[in-house]
Amino acid sequence: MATRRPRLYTLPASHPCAAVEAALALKSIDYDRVDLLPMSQVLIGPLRYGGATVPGMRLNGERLVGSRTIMRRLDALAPEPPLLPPSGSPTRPQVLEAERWGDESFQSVPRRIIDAAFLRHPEAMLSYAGEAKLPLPIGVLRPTLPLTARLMAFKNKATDEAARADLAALPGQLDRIDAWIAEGLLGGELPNAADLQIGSTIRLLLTIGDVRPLIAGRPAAELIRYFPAQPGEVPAGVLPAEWLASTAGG
Ligand SMILES: N[C@@H](CCC(=O)N[C@@H](CS)C(=O)NCC(=O)O)C(=O)O
Repeated sequence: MATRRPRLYTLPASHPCAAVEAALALKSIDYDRVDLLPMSQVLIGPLRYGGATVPGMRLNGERLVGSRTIMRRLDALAPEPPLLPPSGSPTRPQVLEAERWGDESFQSVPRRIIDAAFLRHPEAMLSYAGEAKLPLPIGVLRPTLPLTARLMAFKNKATDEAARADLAALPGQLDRIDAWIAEGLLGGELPNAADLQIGSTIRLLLTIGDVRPLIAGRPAAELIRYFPAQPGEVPAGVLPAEWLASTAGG
């Protein structure tokens, strides 16, 4: 085990950060969390943990960037319970592939949809702060919300077209996740790395009032049981109704 507590760098409501926090809790690893302000990780991250995105981690001087890198390191640090099936197991590559898809494809979906919503309703961003210990009071942050929403949308390439396409593709992606659950690859009693990667994305999507009906009642919605309740809500009706029409029947 490490001699010093790991330090995890996060942003409020960041789903890959939630995935890593769930892994730390699963393995009973104590850690210190540093909550950054949205966009500040671009400057602070390279100095503190060697990257410009969160999650980042310092572990006894080691710098780790990225949810999958951190997950692999946590399994080495505290092997039980494992986040992956054992080496040689036929399901190990499948779980790794589901985790990769969850990170490289699915993770960006709520980012673009929520950014499109924040552009229309910046005040909703505050609800996601939860109990984060932010370095500035909410009253100071409130006037900056519209600009922060624009910067985040720019950074995440969250154009209206992209968000609309994400919504249209979501039912198919949920079918894929439901099929993995039916196969037993996801949704076990204890989560694997793919459950945490994909479940954290589902959990964030469920906070978007207009998106929730697309997920509620599906097996995929059950993956949020590995996590504490997520603060934050974008009220239904913020996204244009015609964007949701393309998901009808999905
Ligand atoms: N896929 C990577 C990237 C994570 C990522 O993009 N995190 C977002 C917050 S959810 C971030 O740091 N965004 C800021 C940026 O891209 O500048 C991972 O899982 O670690």
